[in-house]
Amino acid sequence: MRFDILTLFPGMFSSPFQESILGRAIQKELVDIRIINVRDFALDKHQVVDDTPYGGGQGMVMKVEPIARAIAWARSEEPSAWTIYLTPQGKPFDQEKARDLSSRPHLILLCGRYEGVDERVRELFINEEISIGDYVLTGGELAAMVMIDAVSRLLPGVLGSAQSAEDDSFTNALLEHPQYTRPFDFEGRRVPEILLSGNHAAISLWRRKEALKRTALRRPDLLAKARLTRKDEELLEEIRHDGDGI
Ligand code: 4GX
Repeated sequence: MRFDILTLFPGMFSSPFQESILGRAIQKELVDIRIINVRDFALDKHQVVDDTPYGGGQGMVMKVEPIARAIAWARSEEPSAWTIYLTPQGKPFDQEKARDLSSRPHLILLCGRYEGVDERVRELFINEEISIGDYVLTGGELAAMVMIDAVSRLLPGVLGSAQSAEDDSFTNALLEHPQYTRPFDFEGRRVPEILLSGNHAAISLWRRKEALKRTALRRPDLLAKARLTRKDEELLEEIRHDGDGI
């Protein structure tokens, strides 16, 4: 899958994609990321990419022409490449959107700076506006990195066979159960005995109960949406009866 990132700050992308899982995915050519400097597409000799807003007001607006030329270049091999603008005004990004985008061969991500882009960029070139959350960043670059990370790990071969995107939180709509590793006893805090029992059925049940407990306590909105089995309902009843938390 190809990601083209259109930005005024290409240096921001030099290291995050070289590490760990994403770095390996790029080496294996499962993911191809091209960083495109919008300033390279400015036509004038000073390579101006922003200007003051018509009607007045503070700050600067990104000009339409350099962005139009950068998008045309990115689309040259694949005219239908899906083009996204990262903005707090977009649709909230979630796991379902990540899955949906992971089926596309080529995404173009436009990172806005300052007061955003000229409205005609959106009208003419943007297929979809996406927000990574209700807060304001200094630009769309970090939002693009978040999206690329969440989408890439869903591609076949990116995660090792030991890991799987399938049993994550959100795929089954519950938060994950707690995890432990050695030592068994850290300053008197011991690992729950059941995890050492070797009884896999009992461990699975304990983990499901902990996941339900966590979700009920921290994200009741997710619990309300989750498809629960009869057994889950029983476990929730036990949790209410145990009285630890809810
Ligand atoms: N999820 N930002 C976009 C420029 C801007 C300013 C005003 C439109 C109107 C963000 C987010 C985000 C900061 C990216 C402002 N665009 N992007 N940028 N939250 O905060 O995606």
